[in-house]
Amino acid sequence: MNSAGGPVLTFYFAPGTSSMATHIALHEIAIPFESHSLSFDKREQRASSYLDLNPEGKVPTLVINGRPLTEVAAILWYLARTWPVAQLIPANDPEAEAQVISWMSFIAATLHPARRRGEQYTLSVYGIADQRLGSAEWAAGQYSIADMHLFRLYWRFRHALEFPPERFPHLTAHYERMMSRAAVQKTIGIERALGYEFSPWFPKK
Ligand SMILES: N[C@@H](CCC(=O)N[C@@H](CS)C(=O)NCC(=O)O)C(=O)O
Repeated sequence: MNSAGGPVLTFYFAPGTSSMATHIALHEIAIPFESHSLSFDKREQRASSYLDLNPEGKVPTLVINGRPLTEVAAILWYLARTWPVAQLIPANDPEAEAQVISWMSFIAATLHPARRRGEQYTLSVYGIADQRLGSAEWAAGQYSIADMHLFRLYWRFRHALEFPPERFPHLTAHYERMMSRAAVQKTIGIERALGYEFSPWFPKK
């Protein structure tokens, strides 16, 4: 336990990557945590000390009182449920909570790996996300961890492909709403200062 009686949290991340969603949640909840930035250029995610925490060699990992928890969706869920005061997941409503899990499952299983299946497929699944979001302010009714997860993927996608923002009007409006949040600005500020680059996913021939 830390001095405030909460769990001791150590957050492993790499700037500009999937770990950004969990970084935003930590700042939304505003709890104390220690952070370790890994350099992919130096292959630090493959160091044996890190593989002991996350054998897949991926970020993020959140170490909770010495026990590692991996996977963006699981870490987001842990944070939202442990600090309900932050209201990052619907309380006492299994169906509404399941909508958050549904979005995060879709994001992790469909949006995140889409790039491997090529540009057209990637554009098509972001089209599905745009349609699914529709004109809703937030992905699952109230602002939630699903919005952080969705934002991070679209944020990266926007910088990886050249397309007019109007192509995905609902995702673009959601992106703007997210960018106006203090926790998002704080996270981007920290990660940008550490350094990240946006290489194009599908370089033009
Ligand atoms: N399913 C994992 C995926 C995490 C993931 O793919 N992380 C990437 C960064 S976006 C990574 O750490 N890649 C390092 C590598 O593959 O060497 C999750 O949702 O947490």
